[in-house]
Amino acid sequence: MNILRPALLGLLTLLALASSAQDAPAPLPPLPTPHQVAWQQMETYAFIHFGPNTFTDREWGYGDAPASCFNPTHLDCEQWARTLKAAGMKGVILTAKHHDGFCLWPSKYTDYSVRNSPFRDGQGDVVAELAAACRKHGLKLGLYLSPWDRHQASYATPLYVEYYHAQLQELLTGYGPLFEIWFDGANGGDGYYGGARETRHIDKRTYYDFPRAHKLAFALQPQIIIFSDGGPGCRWVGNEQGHAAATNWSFLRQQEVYPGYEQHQELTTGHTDGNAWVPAECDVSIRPGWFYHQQEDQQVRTPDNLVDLYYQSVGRNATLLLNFPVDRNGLIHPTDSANAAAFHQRIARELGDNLLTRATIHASHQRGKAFPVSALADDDYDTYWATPDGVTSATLTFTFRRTQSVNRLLLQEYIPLGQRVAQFVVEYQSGRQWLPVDPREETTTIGYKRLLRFPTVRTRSLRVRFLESRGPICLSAAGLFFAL
Ligand code: FUL
Repeated sequence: MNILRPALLGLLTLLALASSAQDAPAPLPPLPTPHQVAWQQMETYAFIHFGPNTFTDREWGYGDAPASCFNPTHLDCEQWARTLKAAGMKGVILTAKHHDGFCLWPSKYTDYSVRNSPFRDGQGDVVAELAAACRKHGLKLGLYLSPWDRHQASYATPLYVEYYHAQLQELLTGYGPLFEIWFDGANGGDGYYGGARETRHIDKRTYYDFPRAHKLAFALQPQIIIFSDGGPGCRWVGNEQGHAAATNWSFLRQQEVYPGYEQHQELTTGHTDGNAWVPAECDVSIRPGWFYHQQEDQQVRTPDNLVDLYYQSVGRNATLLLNFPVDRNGLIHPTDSANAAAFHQRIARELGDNLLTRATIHASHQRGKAFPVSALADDDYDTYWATPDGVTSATLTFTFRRTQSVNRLLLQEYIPLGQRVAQFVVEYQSGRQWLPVDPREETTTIGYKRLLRFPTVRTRSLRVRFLESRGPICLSAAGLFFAL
């Protein structure tokens, strides 16, 4: 008996483990990688457009501006980093090379770089300075390497493809971990091309050999999120206005989407029946242009406008990639800094006090002890409330001790198990009636994060009725807030 006992205990433990593992809802593909989940949790990060265009007052350099025009006299990447931190940004993506082909790092494959500019007497490396500032200030670094290069004579020949891949390797090996690499979709057209000054066309589906570039990127930096119109890490949201659609699936039929994909609307909503996890990223500039133009100093987005963008991007299951055009001094302009910091403070204020921490939460369906409603307001993304297998509609009811003013709702699905909810409604109790709140947008998908703003209701009770889901509902977080 004594000999059998430990064996029996072991067996019981194994059985208990097996049954609690069985308890978790089965993952519902397509699924994110852990790196995609960590990336989505960054929520907001910055873009920096900087280069010869800053000095020539252009958006798309032709590729013929002399390297000597790049001359920021007070460049200070720590000023960028401090500004971005104050704006709540978790990382920053720099245009290491834009379409004009000029390299902000001293690439050994071209003369057209900082090496031949007056910046730090040709000894400078903007990518290295930004990487150091990011390390110091706790920001993640990402890089933009434009495939289209209007400077290189070899552009549109196989030689250029080798050049492009060699530069990619330089960036992937020289500057520490990168959280994202940006392959933009503008491709081919007229340019300087080493003096040829002509129009060149390439096949945007095949020319750059992106499968090989992806392989290289994953081999050198396994955590990297590859941005392009169709991913694979994340997708363009289909507009440069900073908003995802209210209905936003993190899925794409990946075999259909390629760089330069014309069906922009599909990228705004994702493909409901997509086979790959490719979440949306909303790239938008804090000014009308991507690059700095003095005449736009009065056109910086206001804190209010940035708050709207946040709700329409992060609040609709996307990330927000907010561009700051660095000026000719090599600094972020004070108006941009002030407005971005005020935006961040507003969001922190609006969503800082989750009223659900002081409410009772009741669920119409419970999966079991491991998936309690208390997981919804515990500030831990990795715990979640779930419904039993086969239950794809359910109601969560939130009740306060006293009447409350409420005008914001937060919902978050536990995306490591997939994106599931397809339709829900939000209602509040008024006397004996349940009336809908009015968010003025569809209440369909949730995904990693959904935020709704609605005119203030005063009530003791609100509920979310989940009407349609691809499988059992798995919700990490819920929140109710009253924003003044
Ligand atoms: C586009 C580019 O053509 C713009 O200049 C800018 O860099 C934007 C973010 O991506 O494809």
